[in-house]
Amino acid sequence: NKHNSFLVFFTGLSGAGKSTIANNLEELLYKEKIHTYILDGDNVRTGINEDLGFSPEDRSENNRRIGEISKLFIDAGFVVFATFISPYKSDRDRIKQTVKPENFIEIFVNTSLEVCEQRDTKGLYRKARAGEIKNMTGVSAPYEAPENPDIEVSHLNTIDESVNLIYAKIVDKLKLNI
Ligand code: GGZ
Repeated sequence: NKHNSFLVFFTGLSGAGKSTIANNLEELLYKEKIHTYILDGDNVRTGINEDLGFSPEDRSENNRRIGEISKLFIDAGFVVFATFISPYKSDRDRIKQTVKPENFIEIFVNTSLEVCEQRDTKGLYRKARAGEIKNMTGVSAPYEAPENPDIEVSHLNTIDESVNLIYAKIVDKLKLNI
């Protein structure tokens, strides 16, 4: 890897806090002049993956493409953040192989379903409980928790705690002297 670039891969339920943490990290790295890019549902599912829904097959294909896109951004020299539910262990393992294991940091945002459902930022959990949407992760679709994430955070951590924990890992990997 001629550049010091890698993928920081967040997995967890909808509403777990993945995007919030990644956005905070991006801001910290920007101050150190590190080039970052955040891949999320907003820029991937609305564009290159607009043909995909939330069936198991579509989620797997969504994640396969996320791995391939991440690989391109790593080649381009970015520290990449990916914030997707990524509910299947096999899909996460494939992404790790796609970008190469040494370029993959797995972050498990282990916010409980109870807390995510209480937040219900987009009203999706309410709709899922009412039967208005199918295949909702945690309600009517599975989530396979990572067994050996590099870092695990949860609702028991403050955002700052979670950000600082992951930031330390990134700084260490980049061998920055901060
Ligand atoms: C889960 C859904 C669903 C269903 C729409 N199940 O909180 P959000 O809104 O912004 O993030 C969720 C996002 C999940 O897409 P991913 O690409 O991350 O999922 S996967 O890795 O499983 O492919 C949620 C919204 O899309 N959303 N319907 N049924 N989340």
